[in-house]
Amino acid sequence: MTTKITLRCDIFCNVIDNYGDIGVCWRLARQLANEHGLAVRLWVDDLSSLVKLCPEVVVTDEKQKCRGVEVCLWSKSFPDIQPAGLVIEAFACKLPQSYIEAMAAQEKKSIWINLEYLSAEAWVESHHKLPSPHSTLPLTKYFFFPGFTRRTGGLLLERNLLTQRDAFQNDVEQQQVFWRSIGMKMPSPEILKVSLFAYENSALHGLFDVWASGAQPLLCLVPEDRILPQVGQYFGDTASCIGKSYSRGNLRVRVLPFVEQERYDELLWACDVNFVRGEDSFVRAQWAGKPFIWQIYPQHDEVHLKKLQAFLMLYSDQLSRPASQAVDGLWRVWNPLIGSGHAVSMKIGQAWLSFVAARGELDKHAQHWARQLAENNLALNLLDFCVEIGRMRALEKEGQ
Ligand code: TRH
Repeated sequence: MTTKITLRCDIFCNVIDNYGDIGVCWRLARQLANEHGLAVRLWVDDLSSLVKLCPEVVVTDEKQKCRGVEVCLWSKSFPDIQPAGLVIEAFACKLPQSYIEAMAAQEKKSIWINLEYLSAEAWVESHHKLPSPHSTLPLTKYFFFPGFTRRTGGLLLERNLLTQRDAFQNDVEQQQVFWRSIGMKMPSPEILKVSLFAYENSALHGLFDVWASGAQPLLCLVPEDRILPQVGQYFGDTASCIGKSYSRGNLRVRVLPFVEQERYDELLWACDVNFVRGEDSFVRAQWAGKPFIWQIYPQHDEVHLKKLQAFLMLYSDQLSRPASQAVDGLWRVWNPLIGSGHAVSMKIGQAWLSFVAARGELDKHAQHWARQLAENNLALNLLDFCVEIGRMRALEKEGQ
């Protein structure tokens, strides 16, 4: 009788801010556990951010099982534990020294991966899978870069996501359930539905102005977060605006509570255009197969602008010139590339109108783009890479 050995995996997540770091780690953890049968422990140093994505998590429990994953609080006093066979440090977070030493002491070394941030820049391809030997210990860490091309690690995509998306988009009943769940009736087809998940943005009021004075009625769904004070300010409401609705001209805004991660996809699927930000919602908007606008996470030295430019080039490559200019124009005013105030308001009006005029082509492109990206699945690539490393090590051993 053979005994099946389950590969154990430790994922380390240091929450820097917002929800992107934990968003990516939580998604990867569930996928490795539930789709690939790994025994996954997720070490996270801030459980309160995970609770927002998964309200089942108990913020006071330092160790708990949730959705197939063992969730552990990563506190300063790290326990002495046996390292897993696969160790993933997310976004170059610093692993506990005792854990690194325990990895070095093992005869059969763990596979140690640094899962990097997503970028469409060209250098990513040549850095993907590069080894980085430890300066003093007999350990090697490997860089694993998510990305948009075949020579990168690809993107996180759950096994049935695109089938579920298509089922949702083709089934009025499912859509009605979704709208009821956010306390609304399903809007009539002539209303343009837009979701808006964003950081503070000086272009927001100009965007609201163009929507309010537009010819087409527009419903804007704003999930609760950093943009809310600006939303309230536009409508002259200084109180907390979660759950409230506001109207001006042809614009109606509804502020939604933060929904759990699995349900956020439905919001993207139910809308015609999505504004997203950071890393994970940016990827989910691509899986939604709808036109979207990305507000990139701002970094020092404006590194983010290079990333934005790199993605725009890749994404627009197969678009006609007018459609590509429309995407470029709106994305640039939505990101802090040019001044603020009146000039931005003027620009965003024009930029929005060009974007909407290109919607037919952008819709088709978004569907095609999602299908293309789906061929390069991050979790599968990561597990293949582990096998590759295993083979490499076996050969090295034979050669000794
Ligand atoms: O929250 P973000 O801005 O996250 C980040 C972090 O700032 C991080 O430090 C930075 O490195 C990274 O961006 C680039 O945006 P992001 O990545 O889109 O993460 C949001 C997560 O929240 C994503 O997993 C989707 C989820 N979400 C919900 O679960 N429910 C909701 O209602 C909404 C609006 C989002």
